[in-house]
Amino acid sequence: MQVANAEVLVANPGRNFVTLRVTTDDGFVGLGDATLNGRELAVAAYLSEHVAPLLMGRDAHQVEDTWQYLYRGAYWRRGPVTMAAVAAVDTALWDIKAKVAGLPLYQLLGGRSRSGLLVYGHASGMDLRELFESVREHLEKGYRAIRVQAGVPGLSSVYGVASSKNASVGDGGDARYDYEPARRSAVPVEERWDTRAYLRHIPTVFEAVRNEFGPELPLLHDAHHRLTPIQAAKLGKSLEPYDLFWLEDPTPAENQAALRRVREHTTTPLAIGEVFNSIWDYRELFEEQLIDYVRSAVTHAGGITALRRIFDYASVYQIKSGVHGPTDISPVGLAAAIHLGIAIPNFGIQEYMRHSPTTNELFRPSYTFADGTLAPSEAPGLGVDYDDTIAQAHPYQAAYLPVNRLLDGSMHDW
Ligand code: KDG
Ligand code: MG
Repeated sequence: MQVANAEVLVANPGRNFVTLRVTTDDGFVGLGDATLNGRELAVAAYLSEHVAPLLMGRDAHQVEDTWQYLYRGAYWRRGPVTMAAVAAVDTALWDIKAKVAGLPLYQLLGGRSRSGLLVYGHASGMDLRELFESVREHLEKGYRAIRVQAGVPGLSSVYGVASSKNASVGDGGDARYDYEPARRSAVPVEERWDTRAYLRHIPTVFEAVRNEFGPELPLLHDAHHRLTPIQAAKLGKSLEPYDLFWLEDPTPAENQAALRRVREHTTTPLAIGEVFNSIWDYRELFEEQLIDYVRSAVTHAGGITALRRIFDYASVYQIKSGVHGPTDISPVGLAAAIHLGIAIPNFGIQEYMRHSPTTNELFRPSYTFADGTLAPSEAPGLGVDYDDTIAQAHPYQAAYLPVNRLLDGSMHDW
């Protein structure tokens, strides 16, 4: 069974997605997600110019060898662009293999280890009233774990917080999730940031949320890489009374050793890795047990083959999965995460921001969300299709994540 075609598909059903579609000579079709938010066309070009030609005529069953060929065979390896491209090929080949077997993909990964994946959703508000309303909406939709992001007094916008002013935009999806105002602009929006104001305010938000919603509800928070090690330690410590499920990305991702300082000072669990793209990025963090959850997604960490290896390595240190699942991971990437998550022994939690209706019309995912959990369907393969007609009606539009400056105008970490 040889690869006969590899097409790079770019569409914007509300936001940009890059999808690889691999077709074999006997007509099996596999999909892979290669979306890199704000840098989509770099991966599309890497795939179409440098990877697709190498796939022609390869045995589509050789998933591992193809992974090694694209990773080890490339002199310039790793990095987000390369690994998103490798991920898309790997995912598409797993999709094909499972379709040939006539089985849902998770069966090829060892079968079911649980009935569904506990997910967390994104509640946010510029003030407590908006935030509580957003938490309630999530509870009503069945969510059983909730990420809490809040506006900070003195800052007009905060990344991760849907302000009431943009609550009506979007394409009919969940407007409260539409917190990336830059996604429709040709240059990044510039946001302002004040770390001291943030550190003062966030513990008061969690105190209020705990008082309103009680001690049981798992609560998460994302610091988006903005703190120094000692600031992160201070935040973790100040949040301890509110029993967080995790504090995510407290410091910039390049400096893994920084987590030692954070860990020395706080027992708040830590989740890291959505911007990592290789098992090597985790070595120090795992071996010194500096984190509790792995944030990598199939889409950005080199595919199902690579992420499975990362999870096995993590399991040696009692570290669990907490896969990145914002709306810039396409339904193909999310489906891959669901199949992997249902099979692995050390599943922790899955992030789940619902995609817009147009995105779901384009990809037609068959996974289901009920009672706060996601579950794969029994369809062979990933259980996702790609509708070219809908894709053609929604062409690529340049879009960026915002950038972050301090109040004096200096560029700051994300
Ligand atoms: O593309 C970047 C977003 O996916 C990211 O900022 C979202 O931090 C994020 C999260 O945890 O979902
Ligand atoms: Mg994050």
